Amino acid sequence: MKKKTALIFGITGQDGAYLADFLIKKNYIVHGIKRRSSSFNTGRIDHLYQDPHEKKRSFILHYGDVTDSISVSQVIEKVKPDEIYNLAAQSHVAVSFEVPEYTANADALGPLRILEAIKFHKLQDKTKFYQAGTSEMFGKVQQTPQTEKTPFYPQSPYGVAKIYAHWITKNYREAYNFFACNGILFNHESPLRGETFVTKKIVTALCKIKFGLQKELYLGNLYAKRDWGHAKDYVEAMWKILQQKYPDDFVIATGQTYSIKQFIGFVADELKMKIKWKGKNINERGFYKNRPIIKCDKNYIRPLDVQNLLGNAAKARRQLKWKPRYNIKKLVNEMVNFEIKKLSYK
Ligand code: NAP
Ligand code: F7E
Repeated sequence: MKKKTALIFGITGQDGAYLADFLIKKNYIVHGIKRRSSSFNTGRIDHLYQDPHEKKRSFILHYGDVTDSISVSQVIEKVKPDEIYNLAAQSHVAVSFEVPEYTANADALGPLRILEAIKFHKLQDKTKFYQAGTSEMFGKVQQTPQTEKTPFYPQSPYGVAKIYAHWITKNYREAYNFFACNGILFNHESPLRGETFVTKKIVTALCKIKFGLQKELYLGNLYAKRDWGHAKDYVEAMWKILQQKYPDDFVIATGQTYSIKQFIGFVADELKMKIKWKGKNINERGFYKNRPIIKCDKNYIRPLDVQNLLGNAAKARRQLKWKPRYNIKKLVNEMVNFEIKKLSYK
């Protein structure tokens, strides 16, 4: 049987790496777009690298950028993929306040460029399209828990850009009969999570503090709540969304929500560290062995923040037969063990 071909925009990111692993195990030929960078940006996928001289490669990288229509169009024409996963984005919510125009260009117009290239090359009957949507679109939540029917109310340039991406995906589905789908994914983490997202930042810092390699951890809003899953479970949902008979949109979430402070508690428990909290608001501090190790820094407080997110993935459970294998404790356990192993190699 002929192997299926997938093209992943954003293959060097957390989800791109897990998705590439997943699809290769499913016997796909996986193509990915990487950006030119002055330092290596392929650390998460280096284990999949195949020498270009090898015949019959199942993992192939191309240079490109979703802000560059020509590179997007050329690679789509060349690969003619069965499935495209658009995971490429400026994905940091706080950074989107600093670079709003770039965020809109990559996160809103990026998917438009991909959809247009599919249309231009007349591939809409062959190529299915997945758009990486986000719970950030719910923002100031209008309903709890959030479902596919909950109205959007974004709280950041990132959330606003992703709403354009959501609607343009739906628009091409309805206007041109594309097999184009939106996943509305709640936060998902892993050992491969970027270092500046709060879960990874907490795990790395507490591990280092425990082993005397770091003194303090500075954070912003400790009371925001997130529905955190594991990226490995969530990339499987992306794939399942594209294997449906009809294109559709799905919320992917665990249905459990915890505050940043509770997350710190899970990590501290895993490391057998006892943390005591004192003070209020910006002066709140976390003490370990009578030393203040967690402090708040107003620089990490966003101009607007999403306070509470909780997803209801009943539609995905019913239609995709998807459910998460990881709960918060298993996720934290894996992230902490990964970090400790990394530190012990240093
Ligand atoms: P990530 O680790 O930040 O990865 C983003 C990927 O996009 C990286 O490969 C990055 O390349 C690439 N990229 C950025 N700008 C690009 C551009 N202009 N052209 C081409 N590629 C570009 O994000 P992630 O956590 O894997 O998330 C994957 C997708 O899901 C993103 O679209 C994100 O917005 C969305 N999402 C994530 C979550 C979550 O909790 N993780 C939840 C909902 C939705 P470099 O490696 O070169 O930077
Ligand atoms: O923040 C608070 C912060 O940056 C979570 C992206 O993958 O998920 C992610 O976006 C919460 C926020 O993730 C720090 O204010 C406190 O309330 O880990 P985060 P995010 O903003 O939820 C969604 C679903 C996406 O789509 C995005 O692409 O934690 N927080 N102190 C902090 N956050 C950070 N980053 N750093 C702090 O020091």
